[in-house]
Amino acid sequence: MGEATVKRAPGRGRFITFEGGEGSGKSTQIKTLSARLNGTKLRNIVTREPGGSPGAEIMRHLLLSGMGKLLGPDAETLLFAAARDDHVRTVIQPALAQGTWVLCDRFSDSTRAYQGRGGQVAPGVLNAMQRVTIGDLKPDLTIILDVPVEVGLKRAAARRGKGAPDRFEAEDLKFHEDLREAYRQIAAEDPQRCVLIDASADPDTVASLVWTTVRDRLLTIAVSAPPPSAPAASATPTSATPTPATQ
Ligand code: Z5A
Repeated sequence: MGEATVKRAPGRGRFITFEGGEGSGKSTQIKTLSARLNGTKLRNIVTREPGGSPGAEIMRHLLLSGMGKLLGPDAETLLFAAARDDHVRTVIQPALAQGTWVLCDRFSDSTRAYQGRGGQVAPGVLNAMQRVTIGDLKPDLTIILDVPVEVGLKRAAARRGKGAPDRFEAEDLKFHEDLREAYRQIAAEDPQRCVLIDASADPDTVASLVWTTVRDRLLTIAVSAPPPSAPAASATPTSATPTPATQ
């Protein structure tokens, strides 16, 4: 694979978020994308929410234990916001400022989908919290992995084995159907930033779709120049935009 250059404002890193319901394959795809970016020599980190920083990981523990549910929707949303605030300030912003790409497993769209679903938490409250926690930080690209609810839950259950479902996995089918719809709506409302990808195929097929999306939206891949002694007839272009697929 050739070396990659970044479309627009090359100094700053790019911020890519992965979203989707249970078992949609976010963690699987984020690892594959990170490895592919490493192959193009683009420095990147993989992080997640809730969590991603020492303070936010403590809050993650509380949130997934079901503590938030006891407190009620607004307070649970505040806990997610507090975790995000720490994560953004101590991990995401510094990495982007250094030119590192940040690949984040869930971000603010998770709050919109999970806590905002069906008007549980009012949009005004969500907007106010978002202003405080992330300000004008917006992902350059959000990949929403879309799978039928039954498929996602089956994958999540297979991975869990005999362990107990967490606070969100334990919700009923309607919860997960509403969630899927909420994500589809987010994708439809912000097509500049969001791409909805059918994630029901095998992991390699989904990874190809993810890579094509990232490449087309954010990268210009420079194909290596031929060695000086190479005959002119076989010369390779030094850059190609758009590029042929490099899977
Ligand atoms: N939450 C919230 O409510 N509000 C917020 O603001 C935020 C989060 C930030 C965090 O859970 C929970 O917090 C989350 C929402 C809520 N709800 N839950 N539960 P988490 O971090 O513990 O888990 P998750 O983010 O929900 O991940 P996940 O759905 O459990 O998994 P995934 O990352 O999407 O999938 P995976 O781990 O890559 O794959 C799952 C299994 O399927 C695994 O065995 C894979 O090998 C397999 N897999 C993956 N891809 C495929 C394909 N394509 N085919 C077949 N099998 C596959």
